[in-house]
Amino acid sequence: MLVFNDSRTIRIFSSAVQCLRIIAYASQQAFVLKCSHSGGVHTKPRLEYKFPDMSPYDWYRFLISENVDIDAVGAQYRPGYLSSEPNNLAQNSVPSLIQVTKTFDRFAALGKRVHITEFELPSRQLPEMKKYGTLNWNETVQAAYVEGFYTLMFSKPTADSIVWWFISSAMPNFDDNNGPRPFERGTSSLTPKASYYTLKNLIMNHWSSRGAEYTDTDGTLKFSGFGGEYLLTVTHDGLTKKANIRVRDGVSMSYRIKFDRAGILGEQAAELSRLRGQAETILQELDRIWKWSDTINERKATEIRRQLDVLIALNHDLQYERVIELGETLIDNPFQMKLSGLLSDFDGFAPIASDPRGDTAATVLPGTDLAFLYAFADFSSLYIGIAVLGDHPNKNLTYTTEIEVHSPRFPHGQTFHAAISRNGAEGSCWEEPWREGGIYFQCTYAIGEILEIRVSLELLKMPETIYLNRFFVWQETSRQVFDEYDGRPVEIPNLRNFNATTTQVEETTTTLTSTTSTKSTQTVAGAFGESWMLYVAAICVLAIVAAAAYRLRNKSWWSRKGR
Ligand SMILES: [Ca+2]
Ligand SMILES: [Ca+2]
Repeated sequence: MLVFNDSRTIRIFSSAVQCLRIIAYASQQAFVLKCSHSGGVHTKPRLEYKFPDMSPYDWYRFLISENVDIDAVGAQYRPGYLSSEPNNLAQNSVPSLIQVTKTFDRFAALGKRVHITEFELPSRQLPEMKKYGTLNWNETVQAAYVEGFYTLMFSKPTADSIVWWFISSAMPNFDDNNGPRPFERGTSSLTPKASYYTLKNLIMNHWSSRGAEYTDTDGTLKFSGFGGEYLLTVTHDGLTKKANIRVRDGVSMSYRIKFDRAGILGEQAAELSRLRGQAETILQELDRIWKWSDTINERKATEIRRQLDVLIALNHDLQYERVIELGETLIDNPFQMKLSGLLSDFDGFAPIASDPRGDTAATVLPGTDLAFLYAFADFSSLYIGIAVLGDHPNKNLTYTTEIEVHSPRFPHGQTFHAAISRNGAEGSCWEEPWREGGIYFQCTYAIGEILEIRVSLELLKMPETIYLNRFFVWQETSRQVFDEYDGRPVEIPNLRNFNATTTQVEETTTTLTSTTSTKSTQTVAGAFGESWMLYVAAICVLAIVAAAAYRLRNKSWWSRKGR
């Protein structure tokens, strides 16, 4: 699908219109347009991020009048967004919903689907912002406006989606000051605001349809509900079948669901087998993680072992879904690392590198004498902790670590810098030396008694070996380095390249597998055999007719969350 998203698109010169080729819709913000000369000779594809000379509305009208084949138009709505440009201060106010509905209808009249590709709203009043009427912006006002705005958009037949900008990001953003998200961002956590609960209530309780009914004697059931995806659970004589159906906006539809007892039993056996296999894989991986954890943090390894034993017990009780759910959480963060800026976050870990005391540069600032560095990489993240003498890192300085990763993607090694900078306002990681197109991303971080950075291994392309080359503290304005670690590079303990090779592993795994298989095979096979004989002819046909009641919508957010 092609979507155009407001003014931040591409400058079009009238002479180039006839050679316009839209080749990709890349993201919410960026578009790739390819131009060729009218003679058909293709020039290099060009990316331009210039503001067009016309308003977004005129821009869309222009594209449509030129018969550019687009499916939808996008609109960014981030009122209250803080602009420091004097001629842009109008953005610092939030339009009333009356204005919003008028503006929306004007775009809707273009005849294309409409996506609100960016939305955010203040939850704090700042001096440079206009009030909302007589009201100061706060979390209550934010929640009330959110309820009105989302309800308004839900009522618009043309509206297809809303993206709350950076809704779930734990990363700092430059417009954080007025609290534009439904979460308060901590350095390692998100605390929901009233607007989060308002939105959840709208989506889950008001815009989701749920209910339970009996079919009639023909096996037919009719219901009305919002457009979107439904999960149906059909129960008959002790057996349950689940089915997904999709209901389109404002259209009556009918589905025929075959309730075949033998087929259902077969599906259940296959599902159970799949879950058992998945649970076993997870337990084996956790066994490997436990052995690995014992090599770098014995105290926390004991806790991992305890949790693993709980999961093994659940597995013996055939609670595979629970094993998978809890196991995946444990695999994702086996040491239960919290970035709270406290030295205790790295309890039980030994530093992988240390730097001498009293070796800072002549100008002595507090928090500049590097002391220790902790680091390890579990399945999903690389954790780095830097301790300074006195346990008070200086927030005004930049703390940079240089890491080197090796993987099939980087067979000869690639250097990255992970740093906390900008007065403690940014944690980021990037390829070094930086070049256009290199990898750059923000990291979750914390500063307190200790500096902590969590680096996503996915963004580092899943390295197999990671080295710490150096770390240093410096001032970006003066380029002065206060202290640095100039010892030898150290390999960072990495779960990915840990091989549990002892025979004990094999024994443990084998025991686990055979016990589980025996139990579940008996249960399932027994039930299947009996049922096959008794109920093979028991077929029930259930027809579902979904009709439009109110405005039946086909909301993408509903589709995702409405089950
Ligand atoms: Ca030092
Ligand atoms: Ca040093």
